[in-house]
Amino acid sequence: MFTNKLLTLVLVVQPGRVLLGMKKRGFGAGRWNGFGGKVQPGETIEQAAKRELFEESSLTCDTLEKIGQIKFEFVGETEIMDVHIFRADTYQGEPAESEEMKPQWFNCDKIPFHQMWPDDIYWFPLMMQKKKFLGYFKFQGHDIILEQKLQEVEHL
Ligand code: 8OG
Repeated sequence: MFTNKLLTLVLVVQPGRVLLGMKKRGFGAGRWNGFGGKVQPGETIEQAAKRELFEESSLTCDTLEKIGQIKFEFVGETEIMDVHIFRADTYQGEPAESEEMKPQWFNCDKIPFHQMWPDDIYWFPLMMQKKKFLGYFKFQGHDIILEQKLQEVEHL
């Protein structure tokens, strides 16, 4: 009954700050987020994460750390969004605006949660502390969380 859609999300973190992009169009438009998108046929999830990071921010990176996996269900939809979350602590290049995202650095104590997906406030602190996690959020529309599970794990 439910189908699974694989997506990636990369957070670029530097000491004391994190790079977010303002999503300019499509799903999640108007919200700050990490960089990511759909895994294409023939790609590994990590390859997709690097490709999307480059397409949306112009940054490349050699090493991504798997940090979390969250499944999102939206009431009335049969597709589960299975988002694989990575953290990049090193990168090459300079962040540049793309058609999809406008990048900006945020101090770790000034993350704009009120302009982000509502689940982010729960798992961002784990991600910032390099703690691995698994999560499930059930949404009504794009603003209301009806159910949620979030657990720290040793391995992903
Ligand atoms: O290709 P597209 O831009 O539609 O991909 C959606 C991106 O949004 C992808 O990187 C995964 C990410 N994403 C969700 N749901 C959530 C969420 O609740 N929080 C955050 N931070 N990102 C999300 O699909």
